[in-house]
Amino acid sequence: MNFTEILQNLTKKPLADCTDQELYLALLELVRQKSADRVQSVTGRKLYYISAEFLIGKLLSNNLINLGLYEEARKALAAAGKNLSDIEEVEPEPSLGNGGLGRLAACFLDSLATLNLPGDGVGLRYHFGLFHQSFENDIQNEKPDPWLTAHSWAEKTDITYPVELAGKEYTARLYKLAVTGYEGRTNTLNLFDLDTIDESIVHDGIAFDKTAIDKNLTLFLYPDDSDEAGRRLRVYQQYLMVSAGAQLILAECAARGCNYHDLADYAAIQINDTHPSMVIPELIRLLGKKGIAFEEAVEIVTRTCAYTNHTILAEALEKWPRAYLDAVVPQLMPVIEKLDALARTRTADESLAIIDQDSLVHMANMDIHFTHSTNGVAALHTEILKNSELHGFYELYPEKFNNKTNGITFRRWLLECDPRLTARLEQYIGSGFRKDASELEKLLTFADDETVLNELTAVKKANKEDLADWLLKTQNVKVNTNAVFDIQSKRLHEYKRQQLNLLYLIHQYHEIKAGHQPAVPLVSIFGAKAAPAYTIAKDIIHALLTLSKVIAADPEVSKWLQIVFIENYNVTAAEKLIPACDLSEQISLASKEASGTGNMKFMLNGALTLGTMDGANVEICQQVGEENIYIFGQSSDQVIHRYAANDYVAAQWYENDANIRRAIDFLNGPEMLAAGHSESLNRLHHELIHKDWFQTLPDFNAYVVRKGQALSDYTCDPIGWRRKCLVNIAKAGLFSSDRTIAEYDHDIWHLGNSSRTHVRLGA
Ligand code: RUG
Repeated sequence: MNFTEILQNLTKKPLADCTDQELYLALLELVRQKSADRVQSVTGRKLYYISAEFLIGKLLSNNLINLGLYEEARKALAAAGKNLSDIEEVEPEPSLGNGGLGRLAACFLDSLATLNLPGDGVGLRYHFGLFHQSFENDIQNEKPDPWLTAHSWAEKTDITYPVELAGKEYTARLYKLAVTGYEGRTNTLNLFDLDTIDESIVHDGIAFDKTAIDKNLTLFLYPDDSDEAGRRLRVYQQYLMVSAGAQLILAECAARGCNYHDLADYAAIQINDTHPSMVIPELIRLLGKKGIAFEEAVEIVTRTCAYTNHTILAEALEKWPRAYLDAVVPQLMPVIEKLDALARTRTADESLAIIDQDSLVHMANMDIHFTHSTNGVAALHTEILKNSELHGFYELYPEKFNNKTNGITFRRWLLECDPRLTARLEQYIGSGFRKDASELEKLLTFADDETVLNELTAVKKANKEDLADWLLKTQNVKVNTNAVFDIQSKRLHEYKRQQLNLLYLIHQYHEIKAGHQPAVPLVSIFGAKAAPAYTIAKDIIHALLTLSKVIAADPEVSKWLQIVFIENYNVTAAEKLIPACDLSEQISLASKEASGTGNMKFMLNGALTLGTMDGANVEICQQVGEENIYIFGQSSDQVIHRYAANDYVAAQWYENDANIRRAIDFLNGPEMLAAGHSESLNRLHHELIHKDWFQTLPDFNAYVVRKGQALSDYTCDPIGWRRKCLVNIAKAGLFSSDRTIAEYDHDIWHLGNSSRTHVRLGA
């Protein structure tokens, strides 16, 4: 049977007569059948990657590519007058993540399956994911973002586990979503849910009764935690995930012959950030029920589990009031108390305790004591953990600490999102890079080949045209594709410093008004969601949207400068933005961005980075060389020193620098107030002068100069610019998540049969 016949067998009518919806469902079914053929039995150690987030994005194209069906499908549909990209539109995007952390988990699942490693995800089946963002009156508005349809990728199973929450028993049901590898095996993303969830309780945006646990438990990822009920709800969610997950793991291992004493020979559990930390006491509790004594259970769990830290921001390392845990998971508290007592026998350092004097339970502390590995996600991040944030732990357990620099799957972030570039690369260096990303280096032979440089530029131009079409269609904005496309897309957070970019844009506005024409027109594109209760982050969005209007209304400025803030930034939007980017904004305060993964995606697609020496930017800089990246700003040492000295006074920078003052005062000056909301603009103005916790002002001038240099190079040295782009693509191989996963496996997991000889013990 040829592909058309196979598909027609599913649609039961000629493809030309089918709607896009019917074709989508047929392709979904086909992918299901083909991916089932690639499920393999597991011998030895299997990974369970537990994570509150899996930002998987749309799955149809990704699965077709991984199963080697994409081209056949595209051609068969085209022959019937159908367009695969129209069919992709039918698929709702699962927004089961918030940002880099969740997207990393999705990339890891792809790489595990691609490398033929047995590794499944464990998480929750949120009905509305994060939230759907829209801008109303230039203010972020949140609505539910439904993705579950009658025919979802996540298939309901008959497998259920009892989970006790606040003394009441709930039934967690398992849904399985097939994870295809590129020419590899099929693994599973296990998502838990309750049958009793009631979507209709959501009203007025994303509000709902936070106490009706049976109805609300898996409605949203990260329910609003600005009140106690919201915070408790997060504990409920986390326990649902880890208890059902732990029961699944034990059941699967037992089915393969595990007697629980040898659990570490059958399972490796990666705790992704602190959200799943309760899996440690839960496993100990469950092993206790199987007759295993506490001391042995602790040793088993320590050997089985490993922890990844993704942040040095203290507020992101969860600390739960013990009263919450007493109320929600009373069955775990005796175990946590015993773990705290055991930890205290290992160290007298109170800051390393699990339950502190204020009765806060430190989840990261529990992770580090009772797993055999703690890793950071970029070289600089791991060094900061070792030398400052987690220094006490590093002294206690030096052998547990290791670095695993993040990575991205090239299947989604090159093959799928940038088919033009992929085709060109194949023409120059063959297709080996599809499986072995280090082969991209072969491109360096063409660094002085002007034909190649110009062809790559033509790819970029075509991608910019595509993005322009998409922006017109979805955001109703028209952009100039001869301008530099400058993109900052990531979560909205003060440490990521969208506000620095905002101040730059105001500065440029003034410069243009003063008759200083820039080297090239600039389209400055933002994509970001702010946490619903994060007021200043929402103020930054409002200021950017307001400035965008002020500029658009001024013909003198708007021919040089345009701001586009796209609504509801998600994986689908990222796939449109990244291939079209010229300049990638990675401008976090040095030391604060653990790694970043957007920086890697932009680089791979031939954008140049404008960034601080932070997170993986440092390794990008090492890869491409200082001449192929635009670095500016304070170093992480300077920043750490400034925090330690506690001597940063934003108001002094404001008073002593006329450019800074001019930019900040514009925020609540007459033009902005006429177009925006005074309360929000005044608050941001005040925040920048009187707090500026993430030190925007000391980096302002360096940022203006470096960005100016980049824009001038783009115009005045086009060949030089293009060569830099080529070097960035060629040097991106290191950032493949296949490399990251191979390192995790080699150093931490030892999946498959090799486990018995390699499992390392912690301290
Ligand atoms: O902010 C970090 C990023 O730097 C990193 O690249 C990503 C994946 O490791 O994780 C992000 N992150 C950290 N998301 N949430 C947190 C804190 O819980």
